[in-house]
Amino acid sequence: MKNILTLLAAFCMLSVFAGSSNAAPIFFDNFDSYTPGIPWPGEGNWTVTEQSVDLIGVGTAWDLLPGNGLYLDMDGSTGNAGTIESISIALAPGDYIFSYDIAGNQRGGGDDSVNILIGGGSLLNVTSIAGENVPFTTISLPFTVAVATSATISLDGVGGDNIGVLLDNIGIDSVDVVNVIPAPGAALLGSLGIGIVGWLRRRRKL
Ligand SMILES: [Ca+2]
Ligand SMILES: [Ca+2]
Ligand SMILES: [Ca+2]
Repeated sequence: MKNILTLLAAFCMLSVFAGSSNAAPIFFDNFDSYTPGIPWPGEGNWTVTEQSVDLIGVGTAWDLLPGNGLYLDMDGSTGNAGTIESISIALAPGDYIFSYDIAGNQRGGGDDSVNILIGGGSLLNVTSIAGENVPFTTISLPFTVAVATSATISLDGVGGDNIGVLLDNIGIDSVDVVNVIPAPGAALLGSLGIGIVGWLRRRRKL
């Protein structure tokens, strides 16, 4: 139920972007080019800043959700959930969508969560929860930058049992908002959210 609520919240927040005409990728990482690690020391766009995370998936003994290449287990094999931080990302004033794929631990460990902060929490500060068996689900959250800045994405796993949420496909897209749809009904909100999620997925396959 928590997952459904999380998704509904994301869909509702997305509704203001229903009239968007342009979007441009600012940052994206699917982790597939990195070397897996248990724990993972960080590589490329990412630095592990606290405790540990694991990078698992294809080619490892822990491909819990095949077909997604490599992905993060936010509760690392030291048994203390980790925090990773991205490189600094330049953000001009405007509207953005932060998106990520989140899945449950797939190992019977109950609900797990991750705290997500952009700009130290000044631009976006959310906690995302996934039930243990939930497959990868794309969540898209809007945020606005008022003054040009450089910001990092911080992903802070919660827990200490070595099995945490799985994360993949972390991205920021800039969005030009053309039309704002005023207060549509709940059903419309849901369909708009699903439509935008589908559009983001299609676009990434190009
Ligand atoms: Ca991946
Ligand atoms: Ca782990
Ligand atoms: Ca856990």
